[in-house]
Amino acid sequence: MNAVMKPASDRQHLYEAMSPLHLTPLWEVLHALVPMQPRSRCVPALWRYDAVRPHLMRAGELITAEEAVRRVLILENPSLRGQSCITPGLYAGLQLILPGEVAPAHRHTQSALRFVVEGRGAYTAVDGERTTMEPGDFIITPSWTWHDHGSEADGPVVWLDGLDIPLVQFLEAGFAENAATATQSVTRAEGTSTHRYGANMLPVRYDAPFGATSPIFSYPYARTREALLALERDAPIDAWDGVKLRYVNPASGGSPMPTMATFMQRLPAGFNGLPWRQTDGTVFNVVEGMGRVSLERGEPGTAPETWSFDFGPRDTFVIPSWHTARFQSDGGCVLFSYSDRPVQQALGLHREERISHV
Ligand code: 1HN
Repeated sequence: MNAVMKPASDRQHLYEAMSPLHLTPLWEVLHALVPMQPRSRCVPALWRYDAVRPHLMRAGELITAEEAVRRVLILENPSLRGQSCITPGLYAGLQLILPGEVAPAHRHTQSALRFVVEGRGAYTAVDGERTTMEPGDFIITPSWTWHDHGSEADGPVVWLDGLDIPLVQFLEAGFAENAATATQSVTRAEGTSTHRYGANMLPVRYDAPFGATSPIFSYPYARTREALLALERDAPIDAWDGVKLRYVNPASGGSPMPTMATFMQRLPAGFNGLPWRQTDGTVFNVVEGMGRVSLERGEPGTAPETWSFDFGPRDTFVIPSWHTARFQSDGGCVLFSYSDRPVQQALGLHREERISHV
């Protein structure tokens, strides 16, 4: 008798019989394990800053930065609630520090980025050097470096934290340590790393202080903005991305951190972009201006799901893997973004598609 003609219950009996041995048949799950294209576990979502801010400020009344260690509201993907992540590989949160507060020194193997959203004059200290935060600045905390934050500002300072927590969790490679003192002592003048590594030059006998991570730990917005606006004026506009630059580790040419790539882009006024998709789910924060992102997820043979978000200054949104996206902006805008692209590229997995018709 042919196997396919046996009653289906025979197979169920087989599955039940093997289950105590922790065995399961591949053929029941193969299509889900190896999909024809990425089927993201997360969904597109937008966090409006005006809606989040009151909760963050209320948290500022209820818990100190010192007690919280880090006073952060995590941006959880709506389809990954309880998992502290915004995409399966990335973490995002909004951190508040109030005048006079200290977020105590610690270190961990997870890499972190800070993108300053509101206020100025707080500092973050990395490995003995402080950097003062201004809106739009992109700041790095390299893996396993001591870091603390403090504020001598006269108002609240808020930044977006981006970390590779879910990736490190997946690899079970996370370590952390608290420092003996809340604030680390300053051992270098502010700006030293910028002068040493950020002037298109490197020390003659360069020895990477943070391994695969960029030796520059602050990329100020003023310089990024100037570059983008000059290129908007003087150079061709990309039909998909507007004017888009990637932040770079000047010593390697690669991404600033081994696990996360970061970008800043300018969509000119009147921009009506072409659609694209890529395998790296990406988190965006709006620096200036307003616009719209239209998203579509379709599998061959099924009706596409669509989303559309109108965004404004300080809003955060996420575009999951292999969702087709398109940007529009009437008045022009500037967008910061980060993703786990370097990990995908290192593994030969990254794909992107730029579509030439709407
Ligand atoms: C962390 O160290 C910071 O240093 C922010 O500001 C968020 C989330 C999880 C684990 C460590 C920070 C974090 C974090």
